[in-house]
Amino acid sequence: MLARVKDVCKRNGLLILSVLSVIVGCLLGFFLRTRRLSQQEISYFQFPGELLMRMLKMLILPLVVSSLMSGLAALDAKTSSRLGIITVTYYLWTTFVAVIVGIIMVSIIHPGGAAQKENTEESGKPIMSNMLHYRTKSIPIIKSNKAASESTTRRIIIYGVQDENGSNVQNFALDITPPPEVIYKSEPGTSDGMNVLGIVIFSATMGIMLGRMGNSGVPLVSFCQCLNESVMKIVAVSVWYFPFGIVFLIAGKILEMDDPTAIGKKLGFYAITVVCGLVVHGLFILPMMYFFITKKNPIVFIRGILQALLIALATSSSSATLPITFKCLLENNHVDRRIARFVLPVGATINMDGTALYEAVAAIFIAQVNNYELDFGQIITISITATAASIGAAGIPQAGLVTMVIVLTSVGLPTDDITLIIAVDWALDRFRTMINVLGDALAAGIMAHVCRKEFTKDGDEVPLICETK
Ligand code: DAS
Repeated sequence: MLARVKDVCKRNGLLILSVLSVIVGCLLGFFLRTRRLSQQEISYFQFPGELLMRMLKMLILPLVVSSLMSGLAALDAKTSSRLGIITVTYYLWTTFVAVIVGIIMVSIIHPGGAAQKENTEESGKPIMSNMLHYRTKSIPIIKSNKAASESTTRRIIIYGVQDENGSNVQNFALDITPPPEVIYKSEPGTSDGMNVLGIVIFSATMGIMLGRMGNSGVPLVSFCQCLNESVMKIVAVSVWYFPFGIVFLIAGKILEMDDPTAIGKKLGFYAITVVCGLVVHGLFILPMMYFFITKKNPIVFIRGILQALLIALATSSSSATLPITFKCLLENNHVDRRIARFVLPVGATINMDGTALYEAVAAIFIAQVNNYELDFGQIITISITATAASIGAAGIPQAGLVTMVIVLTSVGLPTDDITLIIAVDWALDRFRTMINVLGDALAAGIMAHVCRKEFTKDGDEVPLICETK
């Protein structure tokens, strides 16, 4: 019995440690909230978690460039174009299905009813309730954890509740400053605002060209293969830091979140709707698609990528999770590396089922809050724009919050109402990121099965783990 326990711990040590680190991080975060730490103490406490995020982000660029260029260069033109067409088509299909799941869920649960505003016009067209007036203030702050010269502005919405005579009876402020990663994302060209979509397109194009250059392209292909192998070795070493970083990443986030009780009934139903949609899509629809296409057990496959799903939960960034997703697929699920090197970077950039589902739910929730009846044409518009917005969202924390403006604007909903859902977005972002990563990984397994004839003719690749069950 002891030998068996030792064997399980040896084979699953890192996974067990990561699960424990999520639990410890949550407990520690809620415990420290009672200690009322100062902002300085919180930023010191968050450092190990920030270090984990930066370790992962450091690997994104070399990993995406080297895997796409070496992966596509290894394929002949016919195979790479077939793989590309099937992969992108599959991604668009699953993203659209996720949006439909979200629309069905939000229509059944109807969370907006609990948060409905007063004073909407009889016609149901959304107006800002005149019980509140909005003033936004930009308050410059100096970022304590970066060069003091660097500053960013914090966006505060101040709500004033007026009585029937129009005089203010109460004021309260809501901080709607997106997290730094999102700020940088919305300021293209900054060092942190790496435009992964552009890098993916450039690297994929270069990889295809290298594949057609024959021997003259070999030096660069070999360089990319060596770079890819070395990045994966860095990942193999750094993963043992991850459980430690996860504890501080989660606890640090819990320390700085708004008062959970402020979420209350209004957003409770909304959060439940999003989670139900993500569970239906992520734990039923995607695995069923995998099963019907590969005729293999999806649970075995998902078991192999649990470590990546935990990192997605901790970091809420599918790009930062990419190195671990690679490691899980190659080492645990034995997906052909040439497939993984193409499907994963493209998926982490354009395939975000969780985000698409979330944006559709959020848009319809905001319509319900404003007592605004969406017609069929607007529902179709939301389906299309939520799919497009998820493709445009970067794989960084709360990117879906930024691209949601596209969906709301497309059907005339007030974009200011994004502030209604900010209080729970940081938590829901983690779950939708998990589904984003799950969708990419299952897609790699499906593509490896669908293209297995082209990829195992020389027999140099280990068959899919699902082949051996
Ligand atoms: N956090 C994003 C990701 O990394 C998803 C989102 O913001 O919707 O996939």
